[in-house]
Amino acid sequence: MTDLPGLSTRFGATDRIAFEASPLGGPVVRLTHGPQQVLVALHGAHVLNWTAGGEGLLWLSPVARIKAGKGIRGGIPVCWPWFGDHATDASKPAHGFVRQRAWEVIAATASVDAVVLTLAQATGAADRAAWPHQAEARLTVTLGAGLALALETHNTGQALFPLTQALHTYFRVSDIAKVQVTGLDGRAYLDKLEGFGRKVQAGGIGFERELDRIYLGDTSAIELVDRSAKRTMRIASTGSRSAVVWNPWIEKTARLGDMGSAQAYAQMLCIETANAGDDVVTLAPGARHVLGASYSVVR
Ligand code: TA6
Repeated sequence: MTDLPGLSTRFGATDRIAFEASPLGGPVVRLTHGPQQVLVALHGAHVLNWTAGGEGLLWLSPVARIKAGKGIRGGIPVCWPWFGDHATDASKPAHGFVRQRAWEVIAATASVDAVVLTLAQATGAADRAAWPHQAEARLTVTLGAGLALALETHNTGQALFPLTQALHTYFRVSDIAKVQVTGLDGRAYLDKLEGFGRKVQAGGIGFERELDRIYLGDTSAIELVDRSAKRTMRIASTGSRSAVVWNPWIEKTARLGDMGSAQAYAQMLCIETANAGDDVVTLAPGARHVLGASYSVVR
């Protein structure tokens, strides 16, 4: 059981940083900055939601729960220390193991410009079978002008290792059939639905069926244009040369079984800042890498 009063004492909870028990089944940190709020579960260092003036900007399954050994459907799953299926063992969890367990709060500060929360997670002996390396991950969540996440990896071992990862963000949309993703025109992509075949994007991305693609190259400035909601989400990334765009559509939504309704696919779209596909980070002993994503709303 997490010592919420202890966390409040240690980090000086204020009206802008609050440690709470979530009805989803685990401890969360509520960050408040002006009209914005973010809720971060210690489980998976998982951003559950982000609101601005009461408007929900991320999608979270209505049946999402915090359960040891499981990921949470929606919000911003942290995929680390591998993206997608395990390279050699299909029995290992997709998207790594850190989204399935509690992280430690190591810092929480509030200033005039922002409120900042940092959580950490280190690999242990039990992880060696799945990932025979030593590393520490730190996620810093900054709520200021917008929402920014920085996922730092520190190689604490004696050998270099390959790292793939993603901030697997589920954005809320008014109607998936009426939104467009721009900023990826001319980029190569790997189409998961066609054996990761390599193609080239022409123009903006529209949605009329399941779509699951790893875009490669300069993916540092992406926009999710939602005219019905009168909202454009700007997604800026650093430390990344790949971005994943995914909507499960009807059949995969049914197969997933935790989306909350058959129509849930129409209200969400994943645009993931990543190091995935060809974009593999090789980290030398003692080295650090930061994967950064920042989100801002333009009307
Ligand atoms: O990032 C896209 C993707 O790899 C899809 O193929 C789909 O599997 C999605 O992630 C969700 O994965 P999860 O393990 O969270 O169900």
